[in-house]
Amino acid sequence: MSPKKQHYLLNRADEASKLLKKHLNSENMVRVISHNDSDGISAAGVICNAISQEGGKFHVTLVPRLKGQIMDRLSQERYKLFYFCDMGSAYIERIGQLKGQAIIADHHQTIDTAGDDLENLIHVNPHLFGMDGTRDISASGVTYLTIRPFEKPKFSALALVGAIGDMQYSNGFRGVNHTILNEALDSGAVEQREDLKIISRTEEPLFKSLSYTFQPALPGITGDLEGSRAFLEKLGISYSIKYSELADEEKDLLREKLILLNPQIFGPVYNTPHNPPAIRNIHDYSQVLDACGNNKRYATGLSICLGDRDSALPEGLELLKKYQETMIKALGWIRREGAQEMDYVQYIYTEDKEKKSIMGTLASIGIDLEILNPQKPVLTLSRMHELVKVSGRTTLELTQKGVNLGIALEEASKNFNSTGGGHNIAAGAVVPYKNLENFKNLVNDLVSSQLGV
Ligand SMILES: [Mn+2]
Repeated sequence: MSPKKQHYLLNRADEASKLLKKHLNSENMVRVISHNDSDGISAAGVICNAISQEGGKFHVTLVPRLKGQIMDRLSQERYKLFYFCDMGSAYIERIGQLKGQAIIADHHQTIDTAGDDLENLIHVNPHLFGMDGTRDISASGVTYLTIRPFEKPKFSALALVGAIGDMQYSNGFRGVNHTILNEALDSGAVEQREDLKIISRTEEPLFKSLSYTFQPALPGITGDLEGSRAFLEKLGISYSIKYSELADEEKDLLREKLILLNPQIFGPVYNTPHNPPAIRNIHDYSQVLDACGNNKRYATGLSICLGDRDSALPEGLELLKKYQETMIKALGWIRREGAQEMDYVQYIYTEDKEKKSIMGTLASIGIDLEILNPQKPVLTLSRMHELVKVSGRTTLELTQKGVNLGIALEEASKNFNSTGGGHNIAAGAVVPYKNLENFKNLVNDLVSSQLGV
């Protein structure tokens, strides 16, 4: 990571910060629009918290994606400042035409640099400065950079929660995420220690905690309650107590055996000391927000970020339980059904509404567990009446060989007058059901040419 590139990004973020400050000083309400996933909710949390602390007001809406319809609505609104998180880079022109000024804090790859010189708009995106928005920084990180001059380092924790939500943590944070981590550690917003990276350790019995640990994946245990129980019985550890209640010798034994299954299970764990145990670990925090997003309870997720511990947090934890149970069922389904393989991609198809919102995550975990072939990108296809929602996922290794799902899905969608795009490693599209066969073939061809085959 070149420090120079980071420097340019930070400068751009400073400009955004000045614009934001100017509007807050004029007591203008800030119109915030963000994405409804874990990263988008965290990003909204960062900006809304910062605005509140500066004594300002906001009006926030979380949406699945920025569509023409939403832009139409926004173009009627008379706010003096619009703030877009986790989206907007693909809509520079329309955002430039809004009635007020605008800040875009996005991290999706953008070919569109037009608008960088628009006076009423400040576009903050790592891709503009040659950085990788897939790994180096998430939208909540970009958003954090725009409020960094306000000197509120405690919100750096939320920036990392969002990065985890976008799967930017794998064996460490890198790039700008790493810079933000250092700031979080220095300020005490986050504490780091070496431990097992187990999910829901203070909430669920141990066998469930292990099964719900999707990242890093534990072969034979992740997504497999029976496997997890059998593993613990063999070790003579009670499977029904919580990890946090284990004796030290039991923790040592567990660690020793789990490392044999996947060495990545042990390593730095990041905690936010000011939060209650259930969301103290930033992975747990991120999963709660994910669960809120998947159940369309965006306000609950955002309220948790804004500090509601009495009603929003218990509700979020309930949603997480439901989400974890759904994931276990769905992983069992993938294990049974497998994927349909084409020459260069593979796909999984469903008409089940419950699975629709988790298909992308399922594909990622399926690859990690090697239930799905890691050598081919996975397309998940969820039918919704006339349309099919597509989520594409692949591995870092394949992106290094040239695979870019964001570009493949964007190009393939264009052929059917649909929209698609995203990151090289994870992308999405929505296509008409009647074009599905052609779409699949086209993506297969595009991936083959990306691989230079
Ligand atoms: Mn994001």
